[in-house]
Amino acid sequence: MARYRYPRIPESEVTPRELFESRRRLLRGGLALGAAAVAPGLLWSREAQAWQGLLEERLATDLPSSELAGGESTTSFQDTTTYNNFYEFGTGKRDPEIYGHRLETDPWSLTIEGDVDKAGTFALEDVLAGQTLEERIYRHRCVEAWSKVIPWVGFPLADLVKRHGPTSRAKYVVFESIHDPDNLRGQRRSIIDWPYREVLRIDEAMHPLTLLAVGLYGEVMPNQSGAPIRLVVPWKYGFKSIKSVVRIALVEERPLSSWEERNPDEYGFYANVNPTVDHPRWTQARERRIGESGRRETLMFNGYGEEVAHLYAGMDLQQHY
Ligand SMILES: Nc1nc2c(c(=O)[nH]1)N[C@H]1C(S)=C(S)[C@@H](COP(=O)(O)O)O[C@H]1N2
Ligand SMILES: [Mo]
Repeated sequence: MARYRYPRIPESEVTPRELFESRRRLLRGGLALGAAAVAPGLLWSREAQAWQGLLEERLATDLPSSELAGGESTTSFQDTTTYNNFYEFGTGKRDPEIYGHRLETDPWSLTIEGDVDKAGTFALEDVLAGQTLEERIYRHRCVEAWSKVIPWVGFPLADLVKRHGPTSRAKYVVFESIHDPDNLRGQRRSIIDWPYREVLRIDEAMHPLTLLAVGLYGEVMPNQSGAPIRLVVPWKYGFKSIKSVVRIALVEERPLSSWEERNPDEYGFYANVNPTVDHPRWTQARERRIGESGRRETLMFNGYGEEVAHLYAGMDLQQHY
C-alpha cells in the first residue's frame, strides 16, 4: 500500500472556520461524500492507518470545547499552519509547511519510561484509545513576541501520566522529539543538540491546562504543527510546547532543555510568559498577533495566572525566568 502522506493544502483550498464546521456537521450526519465537495483538499481518510483512522473517527463526533482565550478570535487555519517554528525543517517560518511532508508519522509510537510503574513503548493508536479528546482554545505566545489563538484538540497530559503510575521519585517530565536527519533537513545542521528536548516540573506537567494535542481546528494535526502528537503549555513561551513527541521520561534530576543548554540567558527553564522580564534582545511587554496589525499587551502567564500562579508562589520570577 502506498505510504500515507499529509496533503499539502494549496492556499486556494484553505478552509475557513465556518466551512470546516459545516464539514464537521456533514461528517457527523454521515454525508462524507457531500463533505468532500465542500473541502476536497482536506479529506483523505481512504489510506489512513491505525492511529489516523481512530483519530478521524473521534474528530467527526461532537467533542467538548472550552474557550480559554478570553473571547479573543482564533487565528486563521492558514496563518496557524504557514507561520511556524519547527527547526527540524529549517529556521524559516514557512519551512515547516514547505518541508513538513518529509515527517514520517505512520506508524508512530510513544516511549514512556523512567520513574513510572508501567514503562514501555506504545503504538499511538493504543495511547489514543485510552483517552477522551476535547477541544481547548488557547493563546499561544512565542518568545519571539508573536502570538496566535489556536483551537487545539487533545487530552490532558496528566491523564496519560497517571495511567503509567509515576513513582514518588518522579520530579520532572522530559520530552523528546523525533530524530530523523535523513528526512528532517534542519537536523543536518547543528542549531541545537538534536533531538529537541523539553522539560517540565511534575506539577506543571500534571496541571489540567497542560495538553497533549493531536489536532487543531477539528483536523488531524498538520505535520508543520507537530504531528502526530505535541505538547501545549499555554502559560509558557511556545518553545516549551515541543512537537512530534516520541519519548516521555519521568525523572528525579532535572536535565537541561535544548534551548536552555544552547543559551540559558535567553531561554530560561521556566519560560513562563512574563511581560516584565525582557528577552536580552527585545521587550516582552507586547506581542504581534499573527493576522492582526499593531501590537497587543502581553499578559502575565499569557492570561492564565488565575490557574497557574500558585505553582510559583514564593519564587522570584525575575530570577526564575
Ligand atoms: N520539536 C520542536 N518543537 C517545537 C519547536 C521546534 O523547533 N522543534 N519550536 C517551538 C517554538 S519556538 C514554538 S513558538 C512553537 C511553535 O508552534 P507553532 O508552529 O504550531 O505555532 O513550537 C515549539 N515546539
Ligand atoms: Mo517560539
